[in-house]
Amino acid sequence: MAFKDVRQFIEALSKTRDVVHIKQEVDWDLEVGAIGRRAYEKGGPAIFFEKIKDYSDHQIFSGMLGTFRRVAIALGLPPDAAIRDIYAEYETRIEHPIKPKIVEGGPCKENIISEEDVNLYQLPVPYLHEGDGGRYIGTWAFEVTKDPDTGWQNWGMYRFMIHNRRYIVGWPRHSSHLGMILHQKYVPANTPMPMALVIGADPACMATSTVSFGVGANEVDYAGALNLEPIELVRCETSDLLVPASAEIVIEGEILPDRVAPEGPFGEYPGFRTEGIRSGVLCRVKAITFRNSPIFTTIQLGVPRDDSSVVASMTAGVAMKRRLLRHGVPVTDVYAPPEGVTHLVVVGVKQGGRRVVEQVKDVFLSARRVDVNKIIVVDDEDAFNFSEVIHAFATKSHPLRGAIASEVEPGKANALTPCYTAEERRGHKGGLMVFDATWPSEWSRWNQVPVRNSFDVMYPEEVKNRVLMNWKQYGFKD
Ligand SMILES: Cc1cc2nc3c(=O)[nH]c(=O)nc-3n(C[C@H](O)[C@H](O)[C@H](O)COP(=O)(O)O)c2cc1C
Ligand SMILES: [Mn+2]
Repeated sequence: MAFKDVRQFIEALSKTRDVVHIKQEVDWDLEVGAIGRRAYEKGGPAIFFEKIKDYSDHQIFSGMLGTFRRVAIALGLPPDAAIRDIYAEYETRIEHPIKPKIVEGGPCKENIISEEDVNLYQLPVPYLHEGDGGRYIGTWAFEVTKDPDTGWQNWGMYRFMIHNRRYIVGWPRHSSHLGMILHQKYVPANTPMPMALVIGADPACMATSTVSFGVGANEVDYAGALNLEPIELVRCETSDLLVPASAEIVIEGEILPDRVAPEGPFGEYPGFRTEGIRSGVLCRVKAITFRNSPIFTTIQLGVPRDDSSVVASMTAGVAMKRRLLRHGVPVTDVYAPPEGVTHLVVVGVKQGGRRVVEQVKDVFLSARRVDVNKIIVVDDEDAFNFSEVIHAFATKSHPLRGAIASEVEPGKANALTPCYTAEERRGHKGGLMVFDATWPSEWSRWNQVPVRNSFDVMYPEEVKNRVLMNWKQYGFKD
């Protein structure tokens, strides 16, 4: 069964003890941030803050999908499902997009505030990390925008902070779909771009808004795919944008084509506050609609694991695998470990060797955006098993020939990668290192590839069977 809203999901997490309810009053000013951050760093549960200082009728939910357990629960899998199985379920479901259902009205319309009554400070927007440029209203929230020519409505998760009572400012990259539509369509025409910021929808909507399904693709169809049923959408009050009917809070506004405002700094997903103040996209808020006793959703980005590193592990890992397969690379698995914050990924291939490794490298370099900067390619190992991957990396990757460094085409590298200089980040310049931890294809398996000293490989079947049969009898428990 799919979760229709944040409330149903919190209920499910309560049953499995994957959420802690904090009834004590907490301060939106850094305390919510610090509590959430510490919970992530201890691998702890999601948090439902029931009492927020200065905001008596509001609650905050933090860390919706901050562990693989929570992702598994969101997909209706057993909470302790293996990461491999969670990836596989996600991969299968997004094969069958389901169109949304448009409905008249819904809980997100229970309260409507418009025009001069809009005051963003009436929402319990937390000041999350010391050093942030402001109170971030869009952290676990997504933006709906529309291509004026085709009608395509895009969902993307991009950070936004409060600029003042009636304005928010954000940083969608130029290469994001919002950035693309804004700069190719609205800015040249000098017309405001309608935008809706959705704060707190069901887990499938939140997860799919972090994924790039391609130009013209509606993320909502994939949210439906994850839920195995259509998402119910309602029309905005001030535009024809469509938002989930059961969303907690919707901020309706328009991005001004001819204005910018300071945005950031922000404690970002690679686990560092890398950047200073940027020139941000400015959005004038025209209306706020929200449910009774709304639940504001947030996350506290930082060192892994948190919602970003966990969800992106699955969504980016699967997207990369599909892309490699489309390009004819014989991949078995792609694992983007949360600790790699999409900077490091492991690619498993059926048959290794230099040619395949070069192919992997070329496919990554030809992408529209190259956020990844290190790839480990393995052949005989389980890409999801980090002990096996480190072992292969240590022993099979040749220090002189096993690493291929390439420059990424300027404009395509990740602007938030901490090891890049300020100048590199500004120009989106960077590199990609591919570590070949596979056996050279010209080495014969018969007499050149070293024999793996493991139980599975080294012993004759007869001996293995005898050992397995007697295992408990020897005195082992399992
Ligand atoms: C928590 C979180 C915050 C993000 N913030 C931004 C952001 O501020 N700007 C941006 O360009 N991408 C950001 N992203 C990445 C986008 O969500 C991702 O690239 C997504 O594919 C965007 O949708 P689009 O492909 O429709 O543009 C963020 C992702 C997550 C998980
Ligand atoms: Mn998109």
